[in-house]
Amino acid sequence: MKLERIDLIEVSLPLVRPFRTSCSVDTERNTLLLHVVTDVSEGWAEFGGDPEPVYSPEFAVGAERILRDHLVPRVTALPHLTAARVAGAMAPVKGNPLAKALLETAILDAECRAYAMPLSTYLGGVRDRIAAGVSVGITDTVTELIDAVAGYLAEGYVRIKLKIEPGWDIEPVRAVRAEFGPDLVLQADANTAYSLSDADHLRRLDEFGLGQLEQPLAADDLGGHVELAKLLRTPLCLDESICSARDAAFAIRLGACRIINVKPSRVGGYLEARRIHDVCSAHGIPVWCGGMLETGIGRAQNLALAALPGFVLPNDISASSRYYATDLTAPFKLEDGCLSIPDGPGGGITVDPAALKRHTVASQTLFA
Ligand code: OSB
Ligand code: MG
Repeated sequence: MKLERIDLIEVSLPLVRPFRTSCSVDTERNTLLLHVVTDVSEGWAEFGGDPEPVYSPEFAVGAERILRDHLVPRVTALPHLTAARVAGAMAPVKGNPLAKALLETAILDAECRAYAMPLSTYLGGVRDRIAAGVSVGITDTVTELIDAVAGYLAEGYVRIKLKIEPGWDIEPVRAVRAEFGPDLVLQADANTAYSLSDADHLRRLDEFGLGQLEQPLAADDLGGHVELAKLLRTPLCLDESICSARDAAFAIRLGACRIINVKPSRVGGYLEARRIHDVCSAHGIPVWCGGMLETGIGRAQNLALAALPGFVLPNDISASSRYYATDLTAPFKLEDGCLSIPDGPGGGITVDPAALKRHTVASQTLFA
């Protein structure tokens, strides 16, 4: 496979409702797409970050520079291009997993398409459909939150994740549990908003039967998570702390978490995501696939990953309508609380040229 062209496309899509976390409020998703053309196929990928470095230390303009000046020249110089060789070529560049994931994923998508193989088959998927959860942002009032959750449950989502932060934690969780009863599969995500000194406060969440509490403490505070895990009955899940299979192995060995959220962009791509899945499976640690409000392009690839056997918990992969009025692909629909994994080559989607044009803000050619 030979690379012929690489284009970076900046897109902006309005969200159907604002998404507020302890880090930011988003009313639209502004992100980057990477389109690669090879001598035999094409591939797509979507940047898992934002214009501002508030969830991840990376941000869109930085990723653009890293790709253009450091990653694309190394990868286009490879004499024999395969997706599995991309990480090695990029390894001299430190950090920047989101930018690296973007380039590796577009090439992986193109490689799968060249062999007419679905990405889920390449990765080792064993499922045709996956359980879909929904991540519910912070709202102004508890009444608004209850309405939002009721709407998602009526659509059939099988698990609810509430975003929490100091001042928006015990009361909303209590209210949702009281309204929807003990059978609702419920979890909370703090996006690093607490410190270990909040342990007594966080322990109050134990009475609500949460399936997990995601990333309560800072990304680099594995030690704090170990201590907190001893004080809470609620299982801890790590998101921001896990950037590699080595991180996962270390966190598990320390006892910092009982569950891991695998987010392909955060860990540098689908190949490292699969290794994290494998490490977790070897240790009996259940995983689920996280999301970054992806368009149909990234969501299709996340679905492919979630087809692996260790993804036994409901995922943050929701229907297109939960995010966008019009997606960049044919809409993904919820059926019996599940989303089907595309079975076409690569991610299995086709980018809608009219939708892409409508949402494109700028584009540049990185290689031709
Ligand atoms: O922590 O999982 C997170 C979105 C942006 C940044 C961080 C997170 C999220 C989500 C969205 O929870 C999940 C989704 O894409 O549906
Ligand atoms: Mg999270």
